[in-house]
Amino acid sequence: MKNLFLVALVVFIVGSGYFYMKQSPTPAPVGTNTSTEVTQAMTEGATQTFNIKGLNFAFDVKEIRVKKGDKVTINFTNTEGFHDFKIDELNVTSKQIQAGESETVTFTADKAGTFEYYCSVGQHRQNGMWGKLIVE
Ligand SMILES: [Cu+2]
Repeated sequence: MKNLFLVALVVFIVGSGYFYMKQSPTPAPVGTNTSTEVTQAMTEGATQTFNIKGLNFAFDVKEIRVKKGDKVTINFTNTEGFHDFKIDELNVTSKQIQAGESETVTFTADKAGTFEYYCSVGQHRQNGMWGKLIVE
């Protein structure tokens, strides 16, 4: 009877140890996933942020330069008039905004080349409201 109790005790200890071993690695995959995501983000390209002001009839930044694969954030602030920010080739379109408003657009520069960013309101582009995005 005493032996049976000991056997039961050993089974309990071994069993709970096994259970503990099975349970304890559970948090690890979360950490593994996170580091995988960070690695992917780093290999996919850097994040580049530009602050560009719109005025009648120009952008204060005439040229921006990024690397192919970069994630680009444009913080577009309109200082006068009514404007937007567009890049046809990369399907970038901001809302049209009034003076004093800001609009942020993000996109991935997934093709190399020189593209024009411009304002599509009225004749603004023809009046000089454009600049160059160079993707190297
Ligand atoms: Cu405009």
